[in-house]
Amino acid sequence: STQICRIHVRGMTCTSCSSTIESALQSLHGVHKARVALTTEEAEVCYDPKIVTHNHFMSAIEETGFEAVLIS
Ligand code: 9UX
Repeated sequence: STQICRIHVRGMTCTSCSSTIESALQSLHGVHKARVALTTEEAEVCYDPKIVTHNHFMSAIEETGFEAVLIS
């Protein structure tokens, strides 16, 4: 099954910021698709909940140096 997680990302100022985060999320096992929008400051992750959870997404974002707040 596929689940969707939305995260508010604080601190992005350019498209390289959003691309870095997008790559970090996409590299996680169990992630089908990840998009990070600079303008809305939002990350959307489609994933297999049996393999990975939103905690992994939060950690991956914060490891890139940005602040993550779970939306849903
Ligand atoms: Mo752009 Mo983001 O020059 O950390 S990569 S500001």
